[in-house]
Amino acid sequence: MPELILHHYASSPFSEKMRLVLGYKKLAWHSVVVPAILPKPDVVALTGGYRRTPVLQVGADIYCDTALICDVLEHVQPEPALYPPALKGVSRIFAQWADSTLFWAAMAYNFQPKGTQHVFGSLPAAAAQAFAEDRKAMSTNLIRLRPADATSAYRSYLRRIAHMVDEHDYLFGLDPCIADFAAYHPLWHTRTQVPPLAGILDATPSVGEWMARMAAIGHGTMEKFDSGAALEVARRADPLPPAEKMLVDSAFQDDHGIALGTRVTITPETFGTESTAGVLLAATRTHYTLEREDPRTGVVHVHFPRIGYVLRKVEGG
Ligand SMILES: N[C@@H](CCC(=O)N[C@@H](CS)C(=O)NCC(=O)O)C(=O)O
Repeated sequence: MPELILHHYASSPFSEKMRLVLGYKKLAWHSVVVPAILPKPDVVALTGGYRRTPVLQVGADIYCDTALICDVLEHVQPEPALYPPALKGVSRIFAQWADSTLFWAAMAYNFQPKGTQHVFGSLPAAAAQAFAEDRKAMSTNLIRLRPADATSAYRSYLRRIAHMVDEHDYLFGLDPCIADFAAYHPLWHTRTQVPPLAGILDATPSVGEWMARMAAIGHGTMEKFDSGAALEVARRADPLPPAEKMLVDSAFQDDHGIALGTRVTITPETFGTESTAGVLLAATRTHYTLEREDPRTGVVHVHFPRIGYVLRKVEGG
């Protein structure tokens, strides 16, 4: 089994999604706790610019975005499946909705003034201000719902989820699939990080019962790890050769007219649009791989999903 290093922090919803998937697959992993706001020098040494959380490191291979990390973990440990064959299409589409529309409605609800007061009330004013400024700067291309509109949308989404878990223990049947992990983490954030606002969950008791089943999955076997040691792991390792990459596909799919070997950047479409630059090594139907070099890590391969990311050629590169 490869050594899995998750770079994450406790209060991050997308990190909780990954911690639970690691638990569902009964995996052992190393935990590197990263800062919630910039600067993140050790994260950026690995990713080359990407600053969102979490990131999965396997030696000198760095996997960005939970959609791609879930694919990697499915490959590493196929059972129990995140994408059962009969639900392959619908579960991914549902998960994408949950990771975007549901997530942002929940966040706009959670970070209304009462939630912000709870999260930051006990911190020095400067820390709260630094967080607010960091998130404002990250919010490129993002339309934030106003709290009242977010509340209406969130209530509706919770009722819809309730209709699903009224029928069976998990969203699409007797077992969890990727849809459950994606829908759970924004609600987990409401319940655990902003308890004064968690009353919104009371109107749908079956959602609360489903959340308890999800929480019971646990986080697998976690061992604390140091970010400096993680950089050293990357520096000592060579990126895996193409045939051993923990990704399902390798065939080149050229949608941009950009040849492999070209110097490119990859940029998230919204929220945290710091780019990673490197040489395009793979552009498959599902993901991109860039090769880059950093004095602290040596040569690393950084992987991104296609969906949600912008690929550009570096002019003159
Ligand atoms: N699509 C990304 C979204 C990740 C994301 O937005 N993560 C939040 C934390 S839950 C984040 O990066 N916040 C800012 C930060 O941690 O720097 C994924 O699935 O990994």
